[in-house]
Amino acid sequence: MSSPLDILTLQPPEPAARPAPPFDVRRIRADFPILGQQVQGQPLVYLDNGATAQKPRAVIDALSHYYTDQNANVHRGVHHLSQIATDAYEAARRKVATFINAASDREIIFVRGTTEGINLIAQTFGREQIGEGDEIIITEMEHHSNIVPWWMLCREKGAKLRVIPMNDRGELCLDTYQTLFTSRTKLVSIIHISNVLGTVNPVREIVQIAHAHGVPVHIDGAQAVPHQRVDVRALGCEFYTFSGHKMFAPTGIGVLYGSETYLDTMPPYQGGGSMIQSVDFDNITYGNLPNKFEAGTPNIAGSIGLGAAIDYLNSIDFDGAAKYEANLLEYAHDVLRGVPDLKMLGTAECKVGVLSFTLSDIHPHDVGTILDQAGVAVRAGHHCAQPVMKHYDIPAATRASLSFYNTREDIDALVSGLHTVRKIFG
Ligand code: 7TS
Repeated sequence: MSSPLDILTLQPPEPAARPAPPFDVRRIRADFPILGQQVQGQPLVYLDNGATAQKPRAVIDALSHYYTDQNANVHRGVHHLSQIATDAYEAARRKVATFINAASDREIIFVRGTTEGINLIAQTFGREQIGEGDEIIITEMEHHSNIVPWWMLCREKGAKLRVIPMNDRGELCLDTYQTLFTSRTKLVSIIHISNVLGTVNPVREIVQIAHAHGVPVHIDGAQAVPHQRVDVRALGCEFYTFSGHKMFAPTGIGVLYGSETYLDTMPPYQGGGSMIQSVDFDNITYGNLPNKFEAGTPNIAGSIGLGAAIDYLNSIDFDGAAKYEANLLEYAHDVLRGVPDLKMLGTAECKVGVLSFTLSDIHPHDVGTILDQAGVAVRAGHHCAQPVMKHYDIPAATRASLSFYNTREDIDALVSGLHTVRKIFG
């Protein structure tokens, strides 16, 4: 039965989805104002998408619209603006749920990003379920954010990390993975797509193997959601985390997906306003999902921006974009092969647009600085994946990471910049 308040908060029906026009990179680039910029007097060639992606006009406009016309706190006001802000915030949650095919929007917890999502799991599920002598399986190719929270938990509890090794192409050794399970295995936490190697891990198979041992799985999807469609129910994982800023949304917003069965039984992460049902000095009861995990005023604008990024991805030919990117990656591999003394890290059979490499013994920071003079933005360093650097016995690498708005001209500018680097270092 609907109450008068329900009627006040009713949403207009979503417009029927129109088929997206076929992918056209020139048209797509026009959606991203920053790409028209000059850097060091040269057109910007942005190849640092693994660190953060650029934002389409639609996302920038959604933020501006929120602050210009809708700003209020959520879940606490009966006044007009508060209702509008709450509706927009919850609409964003529903968009996320649909985007990753969650069973319910109660399974979508807004967090700051992948890092906070993983820390939330470690500090709630982990602290409650993992004890002395227990084991957590991760991989050799994890980003530090899927190592350090587990390492800290292990230190506190006397538990152990077990690590799935990878081969030199950057592919996980699944045979070894199968042998790592013991009666003490409590969680498998794996990276979906490597931020250094671009490897797309066979996460569905990894989940199935874990489930055969009765072990739940968390997948770090930070590098996956910008490149391919993710369906958490098809994957079957219990937890999935990702960051908005890598998928064309603002910084400071991300998602923890958790299956309702798990989230329901987990204790809260932080205490404060909005996450309770009742507070008395003798007794506190917690709110329902998802509020239980969202203490305090959330990142309202960020969530709305994330919703706008999802709308944007739904409005373009995302599958066409993925195909275009795959083609661009192939081109990049081909032309980079022609740069003398360039050694590519990560040549997995199944990979997306990440190109990490060393160039002779020239320090990646020098490579990055010289490329910047040509307007080419890449990342240089250990990429928050020191175990990967250790695998290849290098301190650092240069990384070009692609998005669907990059072009062959961008890759050509990278290659030409690398020839300049070689000339300078003779
Ligand atoms: N997991 C993966 C696979 C990542 O690539 C990153 C960030 C994170 C987790 C953490 O995401 P955050 O949004 O919480 O910071 N990766 C990178 C990168 O490759 N370059 O800069 C950040």
